[in-house]
Amino acid sequence: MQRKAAILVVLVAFAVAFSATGASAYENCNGVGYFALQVPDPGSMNPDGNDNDWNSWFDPGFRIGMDQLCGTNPQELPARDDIDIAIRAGWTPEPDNRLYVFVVVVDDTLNNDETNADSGFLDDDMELILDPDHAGGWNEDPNAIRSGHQQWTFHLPNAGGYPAPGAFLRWQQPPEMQWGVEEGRVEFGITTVPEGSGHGATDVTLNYEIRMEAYDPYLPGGLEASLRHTFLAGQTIGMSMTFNEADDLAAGRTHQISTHVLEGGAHNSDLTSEFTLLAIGDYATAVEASTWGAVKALMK
Ligand SMILES: [Ca+2]
Ligand SMILES: [Ca+2]
Ligand SMILES: [Ca+2]
Ligand SMILES: [Ca+2]
Repeated sequence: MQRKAAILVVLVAFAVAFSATGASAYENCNGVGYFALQVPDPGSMNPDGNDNDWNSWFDPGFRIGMDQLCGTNPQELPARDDIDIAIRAGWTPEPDNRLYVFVVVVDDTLNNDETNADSGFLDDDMELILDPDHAGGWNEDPNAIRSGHQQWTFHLPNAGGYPAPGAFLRWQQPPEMQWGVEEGRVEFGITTVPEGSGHGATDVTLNYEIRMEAYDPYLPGGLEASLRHTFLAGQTIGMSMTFNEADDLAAGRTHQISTHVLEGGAHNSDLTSEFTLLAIGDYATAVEASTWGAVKALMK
């Protein structure tokens, strides 16, 4: 009960801060923002697309489902028998100091025939849009160097098709901007059920798992030129998770779904959604599924 009370204190504080700064500042689809939970034992985590390293500690009350996601293109959310998405977000303080994400996507039709990572949004595909310092005001041309607001993307690779490892910084970036993936600073694993599912498969589950360092700015000069972001308990970062849903096997994308409200969140840091980093003591291990009900009730 004590822990549940602590969660409510966090939520109330968050709601008050949100209303104090005005509703127009950031574009959270759920109206209040999202939470990432501190990973208790970073050494136990393996970004391999299997969630056995998540299930013992991640409180399911903080899982982000379709009821907290928006359609951005078009602005309508597909039915759950078309696509169903569940997001778990985690983080660690120093010395590990990384972001952890596990997403399960259940999809009736898998489109996976794109061979150019820069055009991966035409397939079933995930984007993690990250503005670690959440300073706001970053509004770029779509093909600008993504230094302060990065569009990391994750995709099922296949032999002779979409390039491995499936993690890639989009869009129209110079090759030297891919150092985060090439140097192992952004790690990614993906599995499918049934195993080996490919283009045109039906009733497929995709498991996306990410473990990554964050940089702001993230610069083409590489690690030495860039600034590593330090994650702290209670910090709010700019982060959107966006899903390209492609069911038309010829034409490609049929929907885009996101934690932010407008498609512009991919390019304007004032339009991304927000994640607040909760320390271990600030989330319960057995909170009831009513957590998000409580958040939403606060906002009404
Ligand atoms: Ca894993
Ligand atoms: Ca679908
Ligand atoms: Ca930034
Ligand atoms: Ca699909």
